Amino acid sequence: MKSALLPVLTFPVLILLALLLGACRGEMERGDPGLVLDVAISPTPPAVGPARLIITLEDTAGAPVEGAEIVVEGNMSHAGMVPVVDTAQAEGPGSYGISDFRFTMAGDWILTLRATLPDGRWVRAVRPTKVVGRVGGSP
Ligand SMILES: [Cu+2]
Repeated sequence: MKSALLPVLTFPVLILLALLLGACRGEMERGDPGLVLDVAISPTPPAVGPARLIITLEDTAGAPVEGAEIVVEGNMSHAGMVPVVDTAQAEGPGSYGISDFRFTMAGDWILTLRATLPDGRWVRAVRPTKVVGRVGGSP
């Protein structure tokens, strides 16, 4: 009778463990919890070709964080595409930008941003975005 209960108890415990481990790993991959990295794309939605990325880096109190190196990597959801990689320029306190990030194809993109500070702290942000075909003509 006791052995029949064992699988019933073990299964939820295993699921719980898996969830906890997954959550911990997710935290680590996001980087420093005291940093907030965000990006806006102009225009929205972006079209094939150059788009402007407006990036902000703040602490959790909303104070701008300066001096970061911010690298943006764009990948499409399908295999076989060369990633688009660019580095943001500082534009003001806590404000960074890329004036001509090149979306090379229409479709579903994932932007992965990583900001690294001189003291070694870093934070990562992942933004899915849809890129539309060039306005006013077929590609
Ligand atoms: Cu593609």
